[in-house]
Formats: sequence, C-alpha cells, structure tokens
Amino acid sequence: MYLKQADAEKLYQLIEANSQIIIHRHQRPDPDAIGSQLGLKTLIQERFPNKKVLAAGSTSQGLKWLGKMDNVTEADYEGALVIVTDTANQPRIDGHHYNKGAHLVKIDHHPPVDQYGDLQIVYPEASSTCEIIAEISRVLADELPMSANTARLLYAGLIGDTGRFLHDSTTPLTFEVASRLAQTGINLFEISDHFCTMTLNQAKFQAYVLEQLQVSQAGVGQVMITQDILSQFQLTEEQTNAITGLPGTIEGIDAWIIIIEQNVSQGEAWRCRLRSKGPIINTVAAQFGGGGHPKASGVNIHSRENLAKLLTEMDKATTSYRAEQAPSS
Ligand SMILES: [Mn+2]
Repeated sequence: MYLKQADAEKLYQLIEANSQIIIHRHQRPDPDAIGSQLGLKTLIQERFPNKKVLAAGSTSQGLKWLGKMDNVTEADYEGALVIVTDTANQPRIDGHHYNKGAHLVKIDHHPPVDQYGDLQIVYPEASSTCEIIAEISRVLADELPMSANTARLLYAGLIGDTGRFLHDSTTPLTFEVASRLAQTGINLFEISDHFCTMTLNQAKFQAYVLEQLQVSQAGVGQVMITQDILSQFQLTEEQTNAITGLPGTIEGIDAWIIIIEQNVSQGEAWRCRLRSKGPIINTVAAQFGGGGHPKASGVNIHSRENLAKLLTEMDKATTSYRAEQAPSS
C-alpha cells in the first residue's frame, strides 16, 4: 500500500473545489493511458454529475472499445482543474492547452523525470496508473466510490500494463486491486478477450516479425519494421503494439528493440520500443533523449549512426546484466 492518504485527500479537495475538470494522458495511448484517463473521468462524474469532466486527446481507433474522447476547446481550460494521467514528461502529453488551467495534477507510475504539476501523485512501484486510481478510490471509499463502469476501464489498464499479470511489475497489491475491481461485477472475459484476439493481418505480421528477428551475441533481439511492411500488412503503427512483447517469449533474449521506420518528409527517423526481462534499459533510452520504465522504454532516433549506437548500448546493458546474474566463483 504505497498510496499516501494525504495525496488522495489533496486530489479530492481539488476535485471538490473545481466545477470544470479536464483529463489528459499520453500520445500513442495504451490501455493504461485510456483506462486511467476515462476511469478517473467516470469516477468523478458519477459522484459529481453537475461538474463538467472532459477527456482530452485524440481518439484511438484500436482502443475505441474503452470509450471516446471529448471535444475540448481552449476556452474550457479557463479556471479548470487539469489532471494528466500515465504521462512521465510533458512533451508526451496528448492534446494542447494542458497548462492553461488553474491547477495541474500529475498521476503517474513512471520514474519521475519531469516533475510537472502543482500536485504530483507519482508511485513508480505501482503496476499501472489504473492501479493508483483504484487505490485512490479505496482510500476515498465514501467520497469517490468504485462503480462497474469505472472498474471496467481500470481493469483494462491493469491487465494492459502487466501483460495480463505476467510482467514483473505485477505485485500482491495488483491482485488485490484486480479482485476489488472484479467484485463490482464487471465482465472479466469481455475485457481480457480484447487482449487475446488479433486480426488475420496482425497474425501474419507476427509470423513476419519472428522470421525477421535477429539476436545479437549479447542476447538482444531486434526487428526493423519499415513503412513498406506496414502497408504490405495493412497495419497502422498502433496495431503493431500487439507484437511488442513477442521477442521476450524466446529463450535467450533478455532485451529487445522493435524499430519502426517513421514517415517523415525529410531525412530518416525511427521510433524504437525498448523492452527487457532484466537489464535496465530506460537509462539506455535516456542517452538518446527517450525514457520510460526500467524495463519498457521508448526513444526516437534520427540517424543510422545513432541507431547503431543504440543497439550497442542495449548490448552493453544486457552484457553487464548477465555478468551480475552469473554466479561468482
Ligand atoms: Mn502505464
């Protein structure tokens, strides 16, 4: 139980005092981003039907099953309480004007690199931001009680960020929170099924990724996905999220990179997803201007030279991790 009662209370005071609340989350949203954003929205809206609570940002086609964003204009920010969920640094916030409200609150579970907001509710030990929101509701049971509508959204984020309770971010508290959410009567199967099914093109793309996968001496997997390949499989970049964890299912791969060529008007650019089962890789991402969790990070790369350097740094991180793991003689 990491959540400080004082954090929950300060948040509640702000919610109570403001009639206009706008909630943001990060670009290229995942279920935790959308789940925490919309889950917090319903949590507040059900308790305070007269408040205007808006979800800002672009609607994600792949995650439409979780809900839609609202139409938010610049005028809405006047005197508003703005809350940003699941977003470590300000450049990643989806939607403009987030800093034009009267108050700015950050609720997140990424390492606190960019400390923005008048109130920061940040717990890197949390499996997900949805877990933090669920904990806030537990602590404020009378003020912000959990409903099935909210629970469905938070449960989606919980299983999204923990890979259905398989990643090592999963803790005993994660299961407690899951149990509490389940007790609201949500359809667990309906939610899980969204994570278990894929389109035929996605399945064929998965086969392509496995075929193209290269593994370095150090045990770092890498696969390059070009714009041509995306159009060949008729996939958006977002739809390739489904294969991000795939290299980690292969024995001998401790860390891996999914490199996605970007469609840019000038020069070259790649979006790299860095993942790990042990080596700390957010420090690697940080060397190239990226960031994230110790074992799940992202970085944008703009030259082939830096792409090669990134792979070298991933190798180094993995080699030193293995040296630490090896029993000393
Ligand atoms: Mn998250």
